[in-house]
Amino acid sequence: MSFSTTENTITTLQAAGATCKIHSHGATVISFQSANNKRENLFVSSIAKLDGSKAIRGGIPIVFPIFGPPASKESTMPQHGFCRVNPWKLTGTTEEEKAATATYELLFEDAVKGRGENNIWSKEEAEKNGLDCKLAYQVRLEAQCLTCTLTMSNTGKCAFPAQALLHTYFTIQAPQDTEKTFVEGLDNYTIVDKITKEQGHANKESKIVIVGEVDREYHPPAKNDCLTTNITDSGSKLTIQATAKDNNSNDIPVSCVVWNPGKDKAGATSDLDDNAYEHMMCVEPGILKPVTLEPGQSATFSQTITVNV
Ligand code: TA6
Repeated sequence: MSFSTTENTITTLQAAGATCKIHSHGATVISFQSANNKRENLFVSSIAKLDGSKAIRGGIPIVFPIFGPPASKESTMPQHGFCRVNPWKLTGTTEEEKAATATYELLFEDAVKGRGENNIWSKEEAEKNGLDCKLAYQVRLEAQCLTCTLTMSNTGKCAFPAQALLHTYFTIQAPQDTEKTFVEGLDNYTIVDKITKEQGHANKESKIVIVGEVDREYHPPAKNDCLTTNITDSGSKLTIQATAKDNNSNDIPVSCVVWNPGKDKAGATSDLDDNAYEHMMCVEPGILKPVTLEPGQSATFSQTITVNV
């Protein structure tokens, strides 16, 4: 079990035969290899920017305080918020018998990029209203699993609504194959399909196959306190479990986005390999129904990826 930090940008954790790497830009996990399958489970584009000039295209980018584009047309906050485009501070590492962890922190005052104008997070409005927050992030590595936990705290004087999501890119060993590559566990979740524009119907596909461009939100049925999805492809079977709690330990509903850019979008994305769509898929648990944090309140959101084979 060991960790190392090179050039203050990438921290490597090792524990019980597993390895993971975390880039301080966005506190983005950029690699996870478990002890049992010794393959790279996370996809990072070969032309991803790792110099801090933009969000890292791949791994596990942190999305906060908004998912997708801003709700209001006046806001210029970039899509998916400011967490993934700012450097985070490594605040500590631990080594236990069977686990290693790294913790990061982003203070609102240090989030100088990606806040945009004409929104509650922009410099002028935030100062006027006394808006402030602190993000803490723990990455925990064990032999077969990786747990990422985001704690969002309202340290200011006014309430704010927030969405939070882990935009996880998974490596798919074989090119898309409807028999071998699918996502399970989202039965009866309500779908918002960004491609067909259909919304409101319950998912009846026990196996969601990934062929072509897919961009869907899956929202949980009532009283669903934990998201559990399986990703199967020719190379492995992964389970993702995600939970969210407010500071009274009440469950917060966790939705899931399934995204694959498809051939055209992959070719049109400057930091994504043209053939990436055949070797990646995004399964992204998140708090998509915004949670409002009052001053002094916090919420946690946690995702565990377990490698079954
Ligand atoms: O999570 C899916 C999604 O919202 C897609 O609509 C697509 O925009 C993707 O995120 C990537 O967004 P990005 O801003 O990282 O290019």
